[in-house]
Amino acid sequence: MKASLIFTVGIAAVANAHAIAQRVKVAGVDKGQMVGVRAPSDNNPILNVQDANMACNQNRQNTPVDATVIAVAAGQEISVWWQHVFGGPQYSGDADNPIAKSHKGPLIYYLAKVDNAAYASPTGLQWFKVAQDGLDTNDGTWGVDRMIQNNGWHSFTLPSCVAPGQYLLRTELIALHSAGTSGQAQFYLSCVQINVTGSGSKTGSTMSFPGAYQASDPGILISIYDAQGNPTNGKKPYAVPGGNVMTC
Ligand SMILES: *[C@@H]1O[C@H](CO)[C@@H](O)[C@H](O)[C@H]1NC(C)=O
Ligand SMILES: [Cu+2]
Repeated sequence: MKASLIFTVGIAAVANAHAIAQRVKVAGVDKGQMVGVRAPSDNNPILNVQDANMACNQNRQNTPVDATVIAVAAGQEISVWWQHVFGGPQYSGDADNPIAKSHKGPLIYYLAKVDNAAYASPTGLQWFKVAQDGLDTNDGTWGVDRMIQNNGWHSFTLPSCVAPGQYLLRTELIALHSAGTSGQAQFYLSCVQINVTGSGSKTGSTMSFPGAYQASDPGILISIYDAQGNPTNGKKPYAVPGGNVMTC
């Protein structure tokens, strides 16, 4: 009785220890809180890979749409800031900021070409993967661990060959702590409105959201715990969902 009560309380605490991507830097320059970002209205994850909001989330926080389109040169570094709630920690000393340490998993970045990034609907777009940070099989650490270590910031380099133009950038974190049960991987995501410059000419092979992920994908239905209960996937390779990163 007592043990099951503790178990229940523990699960409840974990269930609330979510996060929101809400701020962007380009080449180290901070663009400001919620500038050019389409974030969800709360920090709850999507659980159903077929959810209609799998492209850019619910986006109620950003109504009306913030019309800023962030300039990025292909080849520059983009950094995204994750925090437990809007603005930062939920309360002083929040141990679950930027996200609960239990929430191991990858961070993934996709682009979709649009005519007008400020106003484009996220429905029906074609996305290609530009970067990912999954499991380091040397030490069993995840993209989420690197994000936490960097106070909620996580960075990637926009491939130098990406064709110029306006895009929505889909920035995603998948929490796998309960993913051994189908439908329990947690998808956190926001979109960023960007305008890519440069002389590139490439995009990657495209996919739809929803559609790109299946509940049974090896990177989505997975127990990440080894025999000792460590969340390291036994330091075996982890297949990040959504296929390969584009190549230049
Ligand atoms: C995107 O960048 C190009 C090249 O600098 C510029 O001409 C265009 O006005 C920009 N568009 C937006 C929406 O910022
Ligand atoms: Cu959570």
